[in-house]
Amino acid sequence: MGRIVATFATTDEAGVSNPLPGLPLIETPLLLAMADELGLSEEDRRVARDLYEQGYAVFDFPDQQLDERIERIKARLAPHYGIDFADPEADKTCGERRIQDAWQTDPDVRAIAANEAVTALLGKLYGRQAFPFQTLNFPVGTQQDAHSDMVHFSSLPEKFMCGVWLAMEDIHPDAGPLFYYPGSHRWPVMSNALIGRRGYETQLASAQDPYGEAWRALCAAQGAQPQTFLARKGQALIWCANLLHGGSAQNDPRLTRWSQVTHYYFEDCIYYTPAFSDEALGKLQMRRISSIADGRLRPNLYQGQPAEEALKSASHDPAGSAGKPSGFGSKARRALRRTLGR
Ligand SMILES: O=C(O)CCC(=O)C(=O)O
Repeated sequence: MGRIVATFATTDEAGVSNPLPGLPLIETPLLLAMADELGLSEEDRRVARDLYEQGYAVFDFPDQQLDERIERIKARLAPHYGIDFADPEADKTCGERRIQDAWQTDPDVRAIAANEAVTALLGKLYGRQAFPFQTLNFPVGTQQDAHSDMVHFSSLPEKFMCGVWLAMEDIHPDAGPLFYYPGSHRWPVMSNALIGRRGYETQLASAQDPYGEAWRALCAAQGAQPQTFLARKGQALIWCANLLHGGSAQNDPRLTRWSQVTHYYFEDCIYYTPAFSDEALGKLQMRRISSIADGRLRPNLYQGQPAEEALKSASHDPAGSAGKPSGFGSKARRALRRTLGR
């Protein structure tokens, strides 16, 4: 039987009036009221509602050539993991567990990351144009503790980031399936300020390390139960920036769990790494981000203006703060300068 491919409407997100453009649409309480204006199909609405309410949404990956791509990706990447895939009894967890940014050399990894139906859907759901910027290819489960991607990749305005996880085979329950905590995308956004840590110009073995205890405490306090994604080959899951997720324990080391994660940002944002930033002090570890789709740099933008220029024009304040009694101009300038880490 042929693969079922969801079709996503291609209505441009432009032209929709949104009173809260600093929030991704799928994070705003106005989402459902705006659904008609957004031109969302039934399937788009289901995905939007799942993201809003649960912080994740499952869909069939819309690529008629997906099976062939997956086979080619496995054949090309397999030799790089140092794992004996040919022997069904071999331990598959003993080698390298991931390849980052294989899209740079592998056209099929790139095609999956840059899938136009997916980027169009994400653009509609977030209200800004989406673009893929990083890929991870896993042959086995990651067995990663629960974490939110926001300590690695964040944006200003926040939450304009998401991950798309694609099953490249049917996932066995003992192969360390992806897990997540539904609704955790609404929990406090983890930051150094929240855990009483300074991050700017620090070094960490893993950017997630300092936050583990706080995430565990939140899960315990909420009585949160993880759900696992026993995906069929070709199913994909979008996770919101702040959704807690990870990889379950791999009970059977002989199994593979081929998957690809693509991380997406959205245009017209400032991109930075919160684990190594202190936002309140205006110290941000900025990122230099390019789109996988066209290879072009996506500059850090503040309300449509390159962040550096926005800072300069705010500093010169051509309109002048003269006549403004409260000194607001200089405060705003200082705030923006802090935001840009200057
Ligand atoms: O695939 C998994 O096991 C988890 C992947 C993950 O947590 C991530 O890429 O952020």
